[in-house]
Amino acid sequence: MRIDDHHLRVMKIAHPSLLIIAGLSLWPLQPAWAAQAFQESGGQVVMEAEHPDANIPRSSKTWTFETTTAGFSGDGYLTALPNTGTNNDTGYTTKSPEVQYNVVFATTGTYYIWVRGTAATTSDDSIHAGLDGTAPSTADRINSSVFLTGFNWTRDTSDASPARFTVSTPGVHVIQFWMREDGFKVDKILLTTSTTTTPPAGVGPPESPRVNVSDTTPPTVPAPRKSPSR
Ligand SMILES: [Ca+2]
Ligand SMILES: [Ca+2]
Ligand SMILES: [Ca+2]
Repeated sequence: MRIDDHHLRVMKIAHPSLLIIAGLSLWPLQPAWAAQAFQESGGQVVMEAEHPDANIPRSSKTWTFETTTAGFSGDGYLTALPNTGTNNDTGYTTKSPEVQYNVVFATTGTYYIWVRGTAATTSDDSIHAGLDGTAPSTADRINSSVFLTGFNWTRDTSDASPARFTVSTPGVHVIQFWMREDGFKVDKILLTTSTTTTPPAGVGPPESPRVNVSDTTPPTVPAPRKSPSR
């Protein structure tokens, strides 16, 4: 279990000495400037869409957490709202709302991008993916009619080739998803080096664990104050 401020507060109420014990044991494991990332293993990493590391509204559109459409995996899903007929087929990195997922990769190579989502109409059923802020043409226009019949998986795109990108170095990379058509509901994401054309069954594999990764930027620490001279 991850011990956060809430748990510390609870423990403080329960017994003041527990706070000291928890604090001493926690700090060396998770310094204040640590970031977290989903951990790729065996050529696969799985993220619940509703667990992004960043959620950036853009052009008055936001990836919005919802639970109203049944059949989702995990805690819910994200919907690009408001749904007013917008389709950002190009220029989406600066026009479209974006969600980001930190992933620590051990395995390099080509990753196929499977998206589990759903859409009410063909004006709501597509999304773009990217890597480290880039928008590879192989990862845009993820789009399928399977989205129109409930939450389903696809790696299909409008370009007649499967959605994919190349992870060329191990370590932490940032995965992006940008709105294409508003109204799309994204539930879960699977990145895999497997070339299989068979979608995951049901809700797919469980979400990958999140691990602490070092941020290269240390925290800003105020300079120590000199003791007043006597
Ligand atoms: Ca469409
Ligand atoms: Ca729409
Ligand atoms: Ca989900």
